[in-house]
Amino acid sequence: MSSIVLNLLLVAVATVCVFGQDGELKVEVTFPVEKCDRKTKKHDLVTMHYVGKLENGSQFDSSMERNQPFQFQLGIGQVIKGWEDGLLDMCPGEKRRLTIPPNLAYGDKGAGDAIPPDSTLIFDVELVHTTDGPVPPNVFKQIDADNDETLTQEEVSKYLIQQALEHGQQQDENSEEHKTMIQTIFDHEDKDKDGVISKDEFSGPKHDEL
Ligand SMILES: [Ca+2]
Ligand SMILES: [Ca+2]
Repeated sequence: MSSIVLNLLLVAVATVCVFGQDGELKVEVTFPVEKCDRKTKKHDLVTMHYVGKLENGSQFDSSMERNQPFQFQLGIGQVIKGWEDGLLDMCPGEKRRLTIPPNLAYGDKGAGDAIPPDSTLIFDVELVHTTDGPVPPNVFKQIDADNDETLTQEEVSKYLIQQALEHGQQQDENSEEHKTMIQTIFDHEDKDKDGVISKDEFSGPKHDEL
């Protein structure tokens, strides 16, 4: 499968998980920094220190112990939803405690041996640095060849074949694998089942906020 398909599927699955339960993120500011030139926003490259614990107090991860802060881009699905939402509008030097219910973390699957299913996670985080990140591509626009703001199966199919080619792979549009892929995407994304994916339905990058 090409990476974009995987991304589409992962986004769709993540969305399902988020709405599966209804725990709420709790954000406590433990060391406030009232004034700064720049607060974190979507698509920023942020550098954080963090210590992650389970509710019973057992620590599963710590950037402090590695003595290596963690850098990632906000707002593009690189981290759990509790981090995406809980690290916005933050000044460098500010510290927060995030209490993240399982539906905004690793859900009923957990993660590895360290995080059991249905775990609430408690992160003590400190923002070390934040800076502009690259703007992700508008994937919706790339797929919507005729610019009518909806995606047909044919448009998605052509896009996937094009993506595969760019990665040096041949993708046969008549193969069962290809048809299954399209079907899976439409099962997830065409929420009102009218046969096309609207911009609202599309879960990938579409830049509504820009
Ligand atoms: Ca179209
Ligand atoms: Ca639709």
